[in-house]
Amino acid sequence: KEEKLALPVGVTLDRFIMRHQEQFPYASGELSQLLRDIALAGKIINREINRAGLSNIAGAYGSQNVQGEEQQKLDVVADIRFTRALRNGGEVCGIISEEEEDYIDTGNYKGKYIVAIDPLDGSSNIDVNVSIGTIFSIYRRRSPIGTPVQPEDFLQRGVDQVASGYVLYGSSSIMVYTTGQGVNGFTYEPSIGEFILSHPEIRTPKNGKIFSCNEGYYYLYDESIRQYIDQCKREKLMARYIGSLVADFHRNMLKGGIYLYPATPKSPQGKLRLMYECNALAFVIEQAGGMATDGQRRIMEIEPTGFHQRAPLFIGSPQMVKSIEAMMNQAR
Ligand code: AHM
Ligand code: MG
Repeated sequence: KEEKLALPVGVTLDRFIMRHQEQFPYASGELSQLLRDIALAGKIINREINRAGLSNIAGAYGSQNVQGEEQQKLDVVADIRFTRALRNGGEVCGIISEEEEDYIDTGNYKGKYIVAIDPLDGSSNIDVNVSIGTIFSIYRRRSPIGTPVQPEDFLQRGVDQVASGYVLYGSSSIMVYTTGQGVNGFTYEPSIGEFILSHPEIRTPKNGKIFSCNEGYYYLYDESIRQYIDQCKREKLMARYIGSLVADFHRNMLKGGIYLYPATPKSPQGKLRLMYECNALAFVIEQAGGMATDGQRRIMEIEPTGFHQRAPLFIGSPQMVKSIEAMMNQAR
């Protein structure tokens, strides 16, 4: 604990990861390396995003990227970059991605870890200069090391995550992650190409003043959800909804608030994906003192049955999540 507190704001992500590894003398360093691979992929995607406005212009002149590929949509580019970085790193034996139907066997049979990613979340915001993000979860494989990865390796509950986090590409870019010992945020400093510790030991306020949901669906929500939203309005809370989960989540975690994506008749399980979006953020918020539920169950305890399954999500400051959960329970 003391060791952790000794790490000053301004230390690089690499150094931070190394120092943490030293605290676990038996750790092999593979998780540390994997986190560094993810940070590298984040930097690459950050670069692509910053050039996004120009890529069509460049494309119009017939340009191709370095690999000789034609210009592709940014979420596809992010998926390719990310999976490539993880494959090259060697610690990961399998990947599931929101962008891919089936799992990816990286061929690294010695890799201990599997990763679930949403390489670029908030796709509707890509073309309009609004913040977007990458979300990741890391699990230990279940099948024996040295053998090909199996589908069952991926179907683990959120409580089994070894680490999770996100990279938010915004007015500045920030990588936030947890390995189960609190949450730390590292802002990207482009001039030196490093993530720097800027938000040590993040704690979310117990109660908040922000509620975030797609209010256009108000009449599609259950009565109890509408009651909660009405209550937020009576209390004159602030409505904030970017439509980019990572950005909405990050703001609410720092300032205090709740993000909700309830079920609707059209999407009876909500829209968000348990394996790529909900579990990763649930681990982060719990480590920051918050809560995440689907209305009945703790998100991280949901038993997954499919890679792409969805879950309603209520996540944020504990008092707010408890309050909506109570209203939903009462209505049942
Ligand atoms: P995506 O994975 O297709 O980008 O969808 C996920 C996004 C979240 O970032 C965001 O919170 C949500 O969809 C917004 O959905 P809606 O437009 O229905 O409000
Ligand atoms: Mg997504």
